[in-house]
Amino acid sequence: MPVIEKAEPFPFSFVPARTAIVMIDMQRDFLEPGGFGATLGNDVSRLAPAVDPAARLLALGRANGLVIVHTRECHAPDLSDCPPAKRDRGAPALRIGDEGPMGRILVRGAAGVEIIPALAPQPGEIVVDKPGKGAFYGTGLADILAARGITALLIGGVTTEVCVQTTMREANDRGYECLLVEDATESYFPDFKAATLAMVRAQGGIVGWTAPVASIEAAFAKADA
Ligand code: TIU
Repeated sequence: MPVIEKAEPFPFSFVPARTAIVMIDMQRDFLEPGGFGATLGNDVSRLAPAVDPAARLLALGRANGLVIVHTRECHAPDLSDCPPAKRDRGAPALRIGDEGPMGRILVRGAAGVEIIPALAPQPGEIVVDKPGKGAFYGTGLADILAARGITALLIGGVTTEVCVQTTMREANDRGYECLLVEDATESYFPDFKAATLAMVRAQGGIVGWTAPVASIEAAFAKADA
């Protein structure tokens, strides 16, 4: 059984056949100019450092036969699954559903909703469209994981303190062992990323574990040796 020795707050053991990678919202709308993240006033270039580690995590999952789930934050074209409280919040340059340079902001079918090409889902991988920040709310994710006997999640994606942390907390409450992959996640706010990593692993791993992707690669290499 692979053991991620460098995981914090203590080593993380997992059974590959019962472990899924959950890659959260690595969409053009968050990582590229002109999308939802930019309309909120964020510097979207801050998310770029997570792309290569996320690609390494996906490659590891593919090489070892892990279940791979990609999520996308997006809404139906009629916005029936977008509460006004979400659409009307604040004063963004463009609101959810408005026409932007990559099509309608966070609306299914728009170019901006697609996962960035470097992390594109491969055949057989699962893509879950989610209307909220957490990947369990209003989706079939719990049933998808249960049907595959999944008990542990390796989580990456963006942004660390919004959709990633919300998903990790939802998963933790549902009984999954969750590890947040430190360099495969990013935030528009470095302090918020650091705080999230610290708070999930505090108190003996109150929400779960954290570890860099290299330590997961090392765990597989050692298990194979
Ligand atoms: N704004 C922000 O940091 N994130 C989101 O709105 N969604 C996700 O985190 N995917």
